[in-house]
Amino acid sequence: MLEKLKAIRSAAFARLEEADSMQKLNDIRAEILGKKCELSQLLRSMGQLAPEERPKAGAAVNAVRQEIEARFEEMRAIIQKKEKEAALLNEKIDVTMPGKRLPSGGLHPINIVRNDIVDIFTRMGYDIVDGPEIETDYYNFQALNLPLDHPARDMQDTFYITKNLLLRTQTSAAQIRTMEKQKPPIKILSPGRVFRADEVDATHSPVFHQCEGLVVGKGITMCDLKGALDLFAKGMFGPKTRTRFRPSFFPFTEPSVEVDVSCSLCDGKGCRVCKGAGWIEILGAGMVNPKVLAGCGIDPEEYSGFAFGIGLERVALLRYGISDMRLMFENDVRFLNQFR
Ligand code: 2NL
Repeated sequence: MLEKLKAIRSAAFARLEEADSMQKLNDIRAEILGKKCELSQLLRSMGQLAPEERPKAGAAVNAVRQEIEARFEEMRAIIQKKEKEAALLNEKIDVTMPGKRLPSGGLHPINIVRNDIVDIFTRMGYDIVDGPEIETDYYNFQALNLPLDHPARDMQDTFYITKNLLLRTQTSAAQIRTMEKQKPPIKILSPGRVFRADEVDATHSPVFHQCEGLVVGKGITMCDLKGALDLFAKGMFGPKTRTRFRPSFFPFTEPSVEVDVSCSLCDGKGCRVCKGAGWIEILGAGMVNPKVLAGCGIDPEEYSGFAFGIGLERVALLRYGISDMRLMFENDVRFLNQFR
């Protein structure tokens, strides 16, 4: 019986050495220590031994069993270590490999122009204000000296929602609200999306963008307006840019002007972009109509102000030499990619 035990022991040790993975090691363990293994059979056959020999034989079998178990544990530690190392090697990342470049977006030309305008005016101390795109007739028209049935409303074909609600045709309403709430001095800029019932063509769109500015204080004059717009034009189109005023009309300003900048392409000599004129119209402006100030509770005898409105699409078309406004709204990535 001891002979047989010795044979089982060495066979078991040899089998364990064959294991090269945890899977195999566990299979071998089941085979050499499991219910049907030779060791168990040997234990069961001990009934045939004389009673006095049984304890000794049982102890011998258990000792061998423990030896095999101990070797199994050793092998398990070795194999697990090996498998872990292999897994780590497999997952190793080469941090020096070049990365994959993800496609990145860019700003829309209108947003680039808006950000630049906002930058220029915030540097001059203007605060940014905004308001709703759906406005009341009062804030969009009446507060701006455009009473109901005023013929000048024809200048702005309007999308009406109800008799009293409309899509704002300019961003002035936010400025009216500021004047109602805040005592002068006021120095604000209101960028935003505005709407007019225009047919789509190369220079018109029913949705477009505007930046309006408003300064109200004691002793504000047209010189301040000219100075502010001159600084803006130089910041936007380059330091050599000059500005000029031409008389115009808006119900909300008096006097009103149209503002031209010298053509930055030909430096005022005349070219294709300025159509030979040397000057390009970029915005409308004027001194805030005293009626508008009074309507907001600001005494026009004590205070005066100037205001202006800049169309962002127009500035973007000029700056980037784009001939058709429709390109701005089609969002063709081949067009947009050129502004990154
Ligand atoms: C344009 C140019 C302009 C204003 C907008 C304004 C705003 C307030 C008071 C007075 Cl709260 N004026 N905005 C002034 C002049 C011109 O926009 O071409 N508009 C049709």
